Order: sequence, then structure tokens, then C-alpha cells
Amino acid sequence: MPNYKLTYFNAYGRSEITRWCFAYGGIPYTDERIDIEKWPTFKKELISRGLVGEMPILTVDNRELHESLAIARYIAKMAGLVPKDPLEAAVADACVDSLAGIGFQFRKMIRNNKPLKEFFPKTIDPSGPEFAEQRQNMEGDFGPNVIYPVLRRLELQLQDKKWLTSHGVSWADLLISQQFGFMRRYFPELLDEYPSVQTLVDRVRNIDSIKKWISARPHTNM
Ligand SMILES: N[C@@H](CCC(=O)N[C@@H](CS)C(=O)NCC(=O)O)C(=O)O
Repeated sequence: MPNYKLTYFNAYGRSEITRWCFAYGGIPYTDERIDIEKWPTFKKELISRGLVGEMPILTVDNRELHESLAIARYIAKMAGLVPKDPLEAAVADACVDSLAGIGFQFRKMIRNNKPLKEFFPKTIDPSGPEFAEQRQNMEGDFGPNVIYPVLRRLELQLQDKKWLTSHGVSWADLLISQQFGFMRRYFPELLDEYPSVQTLVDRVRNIDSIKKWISARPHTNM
């Protein structure tokens, strides 16, 4: 097996899905977390080495791979989480693509577009006054226009199903659980009207390897 190193901020963000795939597959890796203060210097180094100045980066022995979804899909494959049937694989991909898009917008929304540096070190109380604007946003435009349409579609797709595709558990299920479980932390009632999504979120979080990772991982804001 190659040596894997995943480099990202100390955050869930675009990397947590890959960490869940590593955990599910029992694949050893180095979980490198770059301090936000050290990022400008690190970014310059990446660019001077001809790399994209963004994270995550997955180092596989001596090769460096960028783009979070390419990285996650590769580790999902290594962990047996990508359907072998091309059509089922495409169903998983489609789900991942829509979720990755709204995940990014959600993280931007909860930090009110503030720079990462200001948001990271904070302890956020989602029921407190400093989160009032975000709660209003969720009830106003953001929930109805961005999040709920995806939840409604997923709810229909998941009805009477244990997993999204006929492959059994796939990386799409892991992302559904990771992402909506994370959003539920900020909006505890988010999934109340989507019982099939809620059940899947909890089902994945109860897989032994995932449960173990969730209790061992650093707890972060985003
Ligand atoms: N399309 C890329 C986007 C990567 C990206 O925007 N990464 C952010 C963190 S989530 C980053 O490195 N931001 C810091 C910067 O651009 O200086 C991917 O999905 O990996």
C-alpha cells in the first residue's frame, strides 16, 4: 500500500469526506493540518513548486494530487466505496457533486463570508446572538433556495432504501451523512422533515469505523 498524507486546514471542509473514506477502509495515512497562521507561507511554497496554491493535497508516495473530489473518489475506490457498475457510480457522483456545491456555500454562509482566519479560532454557539444573522439567512433565502431543494430530492431518492445506490454503502452515503450531520449541528431541526435522509445520516455515523473516527477526530467549526 502507498504512503498517504492528506494536507488541509484543521477543519472538516473539503477534506472530511476523504478522512471518512480512510477511516471506513481502515487505510493508514498522515492527517496533516496546516495552521491557518502558517498558510500564507505554505501557499507560496506550493505555488513555487508548481502546485495549485489551494488545499487539500493528497501525497501518494512522491506524487501530489489536488482537487478534493478527485482525492476523495480515489480513496473511496481504495476503500471499496465506489460502485463498480458505471451507472450506479454516476448516481453516486451526481449526489457528491450537488452536495459538495451546497457544502461550500453553507460554510461560506455560516461564517458570513468572513475570512477563514477570523472564523476558525472561535467557539460558535448556534443558538446565541452572534449566529442570529445566519439563522435568519437560513429561514429566508438560503434554506429554501439552496439547501431544501437538495434535501427534498434526496428524500425521494432514499425512500425505502438502505443506501443511495445498489452497491451498498458508497462514498455518496458517507458525504450525505458527513455534510448534513455537520449542518444539523448548526440547525438542529434541519432534517426533521426529511426522515429518510435523517435515518441515513445516523446509519452511516453508526458504522463502527466511522463512529470511532468521529469520537477521535479534532472538533472544528467548519
Ligand atoms: N476546487 C478545489 C478548491 C480548493 C479550495 O478552494 N481550497 C480552499 C480551502 S477549502 C483553500 O485552499 N483556500 C485558501 C486559499 O485559496 O488561499 C478543491 O475542491 O479542492
